[in-house]
Amino acid sequence: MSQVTTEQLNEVIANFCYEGMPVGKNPLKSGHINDTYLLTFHIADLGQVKTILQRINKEVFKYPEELMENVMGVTSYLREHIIENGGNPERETLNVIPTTKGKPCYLDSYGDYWRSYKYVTDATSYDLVEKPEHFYESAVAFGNFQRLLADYPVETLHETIKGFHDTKARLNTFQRIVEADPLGRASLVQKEINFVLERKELADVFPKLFFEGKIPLRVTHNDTKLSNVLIDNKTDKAICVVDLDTVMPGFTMNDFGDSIRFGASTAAEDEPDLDKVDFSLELFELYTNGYITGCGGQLTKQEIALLPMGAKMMTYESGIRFLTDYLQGDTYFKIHRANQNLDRCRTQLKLLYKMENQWDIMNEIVKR
Ligand code: GN1
Ligand code: MG
Repeated sequence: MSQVTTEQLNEVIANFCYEGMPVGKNPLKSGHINDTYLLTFHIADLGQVKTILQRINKEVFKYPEELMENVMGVTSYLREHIIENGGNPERETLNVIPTTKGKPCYLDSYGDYWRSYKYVTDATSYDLVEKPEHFYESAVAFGNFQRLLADYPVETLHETIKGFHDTKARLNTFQRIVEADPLGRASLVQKEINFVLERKELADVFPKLFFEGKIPLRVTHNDTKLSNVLIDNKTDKAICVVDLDTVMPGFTMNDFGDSIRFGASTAAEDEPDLDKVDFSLELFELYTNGYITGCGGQLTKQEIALLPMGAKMMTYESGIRFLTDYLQGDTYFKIHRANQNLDRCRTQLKLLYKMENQWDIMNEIVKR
């Protein structure tokens, strides 16, 4: 995607239903896919009001309008449930700010799509578990999210990225890129490539169980990193699940697993020093308790038993995706320094290795 210019940003801001004078436009580094800005407006009686403005990555999300249809559908559905439960819909779900034409996204004169959300104040998105209770809270929040959407009309959801958690397809793409080796990087990472290829059978586990009718499809979030839950600064409670771009039918084990690979690590996703990266069984146990509680009795026995497999699967899949992107020249996940995708891949492969070594304990924890 091309660099956003000041003129472009000004055009976009003028086309959303904002009140007051824009006094700040700060790019945020969060997220690997879209471009995010924190806007500040001065409104006479209210003082400073903040909003989030995002350019949707149209190379990743081919149909931004369909994506926004999903977001509108899911957020208005959640809104009703939050109100029914006596909650505050302004803080507990995303609120889309429409364009001046009343649309959920704006197509600018450069051909880019933009959308805007109200900013949730006094809340933080964490890249690392700073307090274990935050991780527990995020588990309850993602579990709740899935429980609340259990009866959502699935047939109305667009598949925003085809085969998003199709680990087998990810593996096939990986093998193709290793073969082609467009940047000549494969020889630098032969160890990592072998590690992935030695575990190829893993990718077959869920497709096989699904084919046999043993695991159901549910409405899942599909990007359940800790950083995609806002934690209230005062109460330390999870208040709002964000990043609804990949809400689609999926497996609950993958939502669980994606959280584990990100949050039950002792280091950041892109930590270059692998000695700092370890898999925390304590955090795994904490998240397991929170997730099962949040899902509120909806998960089948089989799904619960497969939660550790979900953790391995998402760690494996993420490792594959980061390594694929490193080999193809860092064209998918944003990088801010050289080798960042390789570092991301290495943390995932180390975590997977650690999980394999503690496999029995992980299963015992889930049984308990
Ligand atoms: C991307 O954009 P962000 O940071 O929420 C990616 C996820 C990965 C994640 C890795 C659409 O999420 O699938 O797990 O990076 N999103 C997409 O941190 O590919
Ligand atoms: Mg995302």
